[in-house]
Amino acid sequence: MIVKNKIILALDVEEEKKAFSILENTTKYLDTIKIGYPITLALGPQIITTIKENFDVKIIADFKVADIDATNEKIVRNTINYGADSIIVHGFTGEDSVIACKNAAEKLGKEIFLLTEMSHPGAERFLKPVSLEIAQMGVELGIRNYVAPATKLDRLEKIRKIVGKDSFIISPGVGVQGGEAKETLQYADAAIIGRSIYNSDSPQETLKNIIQTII
Ligand code: OMP
Repeated sequence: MIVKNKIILALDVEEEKKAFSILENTTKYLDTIKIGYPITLALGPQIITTIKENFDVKIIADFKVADIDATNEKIVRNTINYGADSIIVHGFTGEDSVIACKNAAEKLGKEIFLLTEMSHPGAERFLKPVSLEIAQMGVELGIRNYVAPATKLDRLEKIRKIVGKDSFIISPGVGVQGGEAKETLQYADAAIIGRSIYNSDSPQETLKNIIQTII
């Protein structure tokens, strides 16, 4: 996967007008966005199709899929049919659940991202003890794309070692959550950034400034 300028915009806004305005102002400098439950629940899953029809962007659907295999298959297939290019899935549910997502995506020529450790403080308690194992499971299942935190560089570095240099890691937590883009990109292939960009007075200027810090 190639992500222009190594920045993925997390478009967690809830109004179509705002979403379009941000995309109009940023898609000259980025070609990959992540949409999740906030925009999808506010505007309906058709928003994925609408964005794809109006902007030249790859869409990562962040639905953190975490169910049994049969249900996961339906979630992934429907998400991709709306136009998503890839989908983020949880790993703690185990092999059968993750394999169902991988197979459903690949059947439609798309890929999954496996979420390993999370960026927020609460992840310490339940996810941290198993996150390296989740990454290891991903390697064993032949998964190439991972999500790992920008807020915990020591963990991000460990996850990079496990998944290897040829895997693709995208990393959330830059900006409001405290992570820093350049440091994160020592280990990750792209940084996911939401609020710092979409809540700023000028999303375009903010994005350009962030890009300046990483080149
Ligand atoms: P900001 O904190 O506003 O930059 O947004 C970060 C984005 O990444 C949000 O869409 C989160 O839901 C998402 N995210 C995390 O913040 N932490 C994680 O561990 C995983 C994700 C994710 O899967 O994208």
